[in-house]
Amino acid sequence: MKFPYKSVAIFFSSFPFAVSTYALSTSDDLETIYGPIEIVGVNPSTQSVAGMNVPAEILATQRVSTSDTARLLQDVPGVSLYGAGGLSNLPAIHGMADDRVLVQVDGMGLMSACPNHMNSPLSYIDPSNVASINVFAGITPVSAGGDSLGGTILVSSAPPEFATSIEKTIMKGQAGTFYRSNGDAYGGNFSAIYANEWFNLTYAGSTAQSTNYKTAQDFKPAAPAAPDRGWLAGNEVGSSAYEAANNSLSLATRIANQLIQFNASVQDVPYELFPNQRMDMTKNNNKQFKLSFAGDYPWGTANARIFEQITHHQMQFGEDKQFQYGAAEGMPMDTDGKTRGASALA
Ligand SMILES: [Cu+2]
Repeated sequence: MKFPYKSVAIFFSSFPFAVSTYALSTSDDLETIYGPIEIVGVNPSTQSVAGMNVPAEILATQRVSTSDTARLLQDVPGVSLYGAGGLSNLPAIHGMADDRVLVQVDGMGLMSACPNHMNSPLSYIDPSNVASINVFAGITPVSAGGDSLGGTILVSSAPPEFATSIEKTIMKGQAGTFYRSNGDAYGGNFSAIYANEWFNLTYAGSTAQSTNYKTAQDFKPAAPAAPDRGWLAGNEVGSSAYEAANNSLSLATRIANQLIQFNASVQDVPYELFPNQRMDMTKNNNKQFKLSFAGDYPWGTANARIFEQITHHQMQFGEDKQFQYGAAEGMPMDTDGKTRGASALA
């Protein structure tokens, strides 16, 4: 009895499919067949194919409250951050993170020298040096890098500035400093520009450091951070201190509608502790060199760049984590990373 019953079921389920296939293939006018069609819902994203630019005024207000470039993205639709070290929140786009999100800093696809991917490439540029951020939450045009399942974050420092006439030269500087009472965080930034109509020399430097930050109330009993470590107050978040220094130098020349630029930068992070990991960064030295070309022609634009990134990365248990496990002393990690990249776009 089972067999005839089964064949009847197949007949009914395939019947509507046959009808709709017929209707679609014989008429382009769906309303003639189905009556008025109302499409409800719009894409809530304000993003265009050009991605979303974080407005300059938002960058300016966020910049004063953080030493972490990733935090500048905290209000971008589709982007979320998961907290890690004080200088390196990790960005996620629509829940996808790490290698699923392409992060480019000044057009360079920087690599994480940390095998655990604990610091995003965003940590290689100080917020005070960020002039624009462009986010593609989702599909990314190939021209913006591709190879990014979750989305793309493009961070850029300011383009070189030139004098408007041959007689003039530009000499200007900018300095800033900050102090945040929580964690006794302080630092500063300084930049200076010398430029004429065809040449630009720019220096930018910044520092930031903080001790462990405190919560509003005690969230644990005051106690030693670990059996072989010092005392932590009840409201002190262990392993949240950091220190960093950035220096960059840029030389640029403009010939007609063509720009050639060389950048060299050094970042030194003596320590960045991670409250969420059983591992701390105890040294990170990063050097970057980049030569880039941009041309504006009647037929369109051309861009090309080559770059090199050299990173020396060390991890170990910091001051607030147990160091001695029987005979084992900590968990040292020592990594050297080198990345060379080139790109051309016309
Ligand atoms: Cu690491």
